[in-house]
Amino acid sequence: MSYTIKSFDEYQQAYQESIQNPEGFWANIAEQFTWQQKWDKVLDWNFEEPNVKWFINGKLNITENCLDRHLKTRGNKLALIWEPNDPKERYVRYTYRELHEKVCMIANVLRNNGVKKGDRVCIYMPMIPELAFSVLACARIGAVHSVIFAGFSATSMADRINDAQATVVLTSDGLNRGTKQIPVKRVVDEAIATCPSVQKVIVVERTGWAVNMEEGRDVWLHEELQKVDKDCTAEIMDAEDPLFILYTSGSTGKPKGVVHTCGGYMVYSDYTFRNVFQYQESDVYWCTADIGWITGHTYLLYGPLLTGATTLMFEGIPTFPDAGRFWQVVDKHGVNIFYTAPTAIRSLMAAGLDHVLSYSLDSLKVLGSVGEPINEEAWHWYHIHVGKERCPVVDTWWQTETGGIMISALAHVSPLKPSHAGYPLPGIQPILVDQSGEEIKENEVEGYLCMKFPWPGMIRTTYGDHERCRLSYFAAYKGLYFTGDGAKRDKNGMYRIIGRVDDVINVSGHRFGTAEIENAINQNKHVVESAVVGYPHEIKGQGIYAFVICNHDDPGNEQYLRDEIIESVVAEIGKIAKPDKIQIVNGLPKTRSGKIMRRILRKVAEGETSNLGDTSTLLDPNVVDEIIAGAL
Ligand code: 6R9
Repeated sequence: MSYTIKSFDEYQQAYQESIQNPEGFWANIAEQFTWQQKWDKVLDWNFEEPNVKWFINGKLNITENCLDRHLKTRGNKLALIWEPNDPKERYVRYTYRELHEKVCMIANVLRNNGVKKGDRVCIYMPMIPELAFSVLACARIGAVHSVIFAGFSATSMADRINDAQATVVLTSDGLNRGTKQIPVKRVVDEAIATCPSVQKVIVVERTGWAVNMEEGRDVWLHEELQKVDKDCTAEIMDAEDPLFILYTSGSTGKPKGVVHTCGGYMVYSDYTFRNVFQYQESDVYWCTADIGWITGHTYLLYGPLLTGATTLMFEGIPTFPDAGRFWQVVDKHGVNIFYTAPTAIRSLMAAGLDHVLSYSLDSLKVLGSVGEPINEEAWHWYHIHVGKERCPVVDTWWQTETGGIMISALAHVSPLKPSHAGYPLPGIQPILVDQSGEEIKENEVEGYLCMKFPWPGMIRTTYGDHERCRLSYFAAYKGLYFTGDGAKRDKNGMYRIIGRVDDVINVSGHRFGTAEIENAINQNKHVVESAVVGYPHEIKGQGIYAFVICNHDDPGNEQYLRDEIIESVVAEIGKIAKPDKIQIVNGLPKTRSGKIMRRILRKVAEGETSNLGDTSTLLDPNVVDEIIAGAL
């Protein structure tokens, strides 16, 4: 059996097989990999505890599958192309053989610095090749990586390091993104001042800026590399050993550490990558996501490398030096498959067509979208002006928790419908349920999106708190994994994802809990109470609207208070969570039992105040009039 699907008929066959005999289906796929020891049993599961195990007692190392396995046939093939922030700086390319060596050497540096199998290593780095090497180096020696997006603040980083009890941090001196310069090492220093578990900090020299190096704790990577050799035996891992932790926001205050394991994640990331993008041996593939997010983990690194692909990594931003940068990079490296987020498409769309029309884009064959719903206008613009109507746009729906793509067209294989993710991948059994958790079986319906059967790439636990995993995903509807998303199913069974139905806001494809942002705002000394909601935003998908009650005896004017509030959010979470609108109010619409009626605030934020629905349970209806009058 070939595990690359080539036609819609084959897709339907594979889908049927995956439902009728899931264990046989996934075992067949898993056979394609290098295992140190075969599994005894394919699957054990229940969604009550939850307990999900794939490839039980299988032993492997994912980097042997990403790297060593390819050396014979693809040793000289390009594995990684790195394009720097500044187009005047030279790009760097690594073959599979070179990548293998880099990873092994950093793995040895980690071992020399005391890292052992099972230890947690935090990686806080810009999009430089060492970030990719470091992630794989952890996997090589069985350390659990926890990558933290380099846009998060010191406080956020510290929370994540402390939650995972990481012992080592890998970072860089600084970073350049667009015209911005960020003193990365300084942020790390600030964070680990409150992280007693951290013993070593390994620093990559990227910018050459002067940084503080603490004796006995901080070491330079380039100096450590002098001390190690080029080979590193891969640690043998159990299929269910954790591979990484990645923190993501939910509806409650604190981000949770989503845990993925070695075997299932490997099988799922490879299978979904090759099928969704229909990767061909000589293709150059580019995913624009940062490795700090799940898309970067699965579809910049692991999926492509497992498949033996050439993957491109970009340090910069879409609008530097101008809004043609993406297209310039596509032409420069002959990119065939391009995967990005709707927010990027919308911002480039707003910058005007000239930037696209100056490039040929002839190499492109497949376009992908991820992170949030793609509106029809953006879908068509992408399809017509970037893909010249010859490239399918695969709208891939999935989550940090799902590990890989769940619902999507397969490029050049499945039918396309703008703004629709389409059909589930083989092995994926989505259902829609109503409020009471009853399955809605018909088509042309809308409901809460759940999964009724496990898949290899799914979340196993939330780090250090299994009960939280159960409550977040498996408690809402008995026996089901609940995604937190609402979806529609059309008459042909194609899915359209509508968006989050919980208190999660999706800003430019990044998830934030409303409670998380409120906590950050409430840290400010002028603030008494706050409520945060999302509202439609032309470029970002959703914007952040904060309603804030401030201390009355404060002399400050409103602009001063807004600046203060923004500063608190930047310090607590990072610039990426800055509220777009802050309305200072005297009261919040609360019910008699003290609950904030967010429904009303959402309407105000959307500018739809003509019909607020039932407001009879409000403690003080006057509050609402005042909020409407002051709406931004
Ligand atoms: C991969 C990723 C997950 C949430 C998810 C949903 C939204 C992602 C989407 C999409 C509509 C798509 N989402 N892809 N909505 N269409 N193609 O983004 O993971 O950061 O965990 O976000 O993003 O709401 O629940 P993550």
